[in-house]
Amino acid sequence: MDQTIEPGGTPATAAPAHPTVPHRPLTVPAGEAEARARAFHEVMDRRRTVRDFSDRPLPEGVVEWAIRTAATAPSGAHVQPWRFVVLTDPERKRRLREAAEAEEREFYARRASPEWLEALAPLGTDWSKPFLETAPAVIVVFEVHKGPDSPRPYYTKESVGISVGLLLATLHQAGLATLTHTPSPMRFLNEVCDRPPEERAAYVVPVGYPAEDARVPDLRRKSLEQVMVRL
Ligand code: IYR
Repeated sequence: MDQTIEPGGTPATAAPAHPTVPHRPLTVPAGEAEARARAFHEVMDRRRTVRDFSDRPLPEGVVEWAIRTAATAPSGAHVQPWRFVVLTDPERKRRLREAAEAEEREFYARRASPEWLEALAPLGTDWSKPFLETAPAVIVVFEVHKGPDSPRPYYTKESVGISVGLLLATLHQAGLATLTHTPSPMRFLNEVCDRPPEERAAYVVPVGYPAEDARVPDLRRKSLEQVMVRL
């Protein structure tokens, strides 16, 4: 049967190939926008990377909400190329620590250049990673590349990086401390986390309450003038 062809060339009756829905913006009165932006800054400005964790258990549900939030990140072609593996089992965390420390020993003893070691000195880091066992949960974030059940992703590092930013922000505002640990190379994480080869670990994020006596380096953030250019 003949279909009516609209001037645009689309059959009047056909469902569009790529449906759209109305946008539901978060409407904020203009008069409140700055105060809200500032309030969020005040929360985020208190975030510090912590290396001394308490073994205090995590409150129920927070990690799940943080991962749901991380998974709202924009991604290239909306492929959502991320996997979040939550390790809470002490034996898995022990294996993770053992393998990560083996890589870190190599890094500090041989792989890192003198320039890199000098840049790290103020942070007081070394090969020892007790937090991988002390923190009640460690989230290992994988990039998901093309595989039997996954399409080719685009802008994978950018997409996963944005999602990890949201993960850290959500956990922080729920009162939890995090650390982005990036052991290199990371292939051992496929085995520790039971993940297939198309998944490539990109971040190891211990999550928990800071130890009561936790101290952090006396770092300063760059000022707005140092980081922003207005043209
Ligand atoms: N991955 C090592 C080294 C390290 C590198 C950077 I760049 C840091 O900001 C911190 C540490 C480690 O975890 O110790």
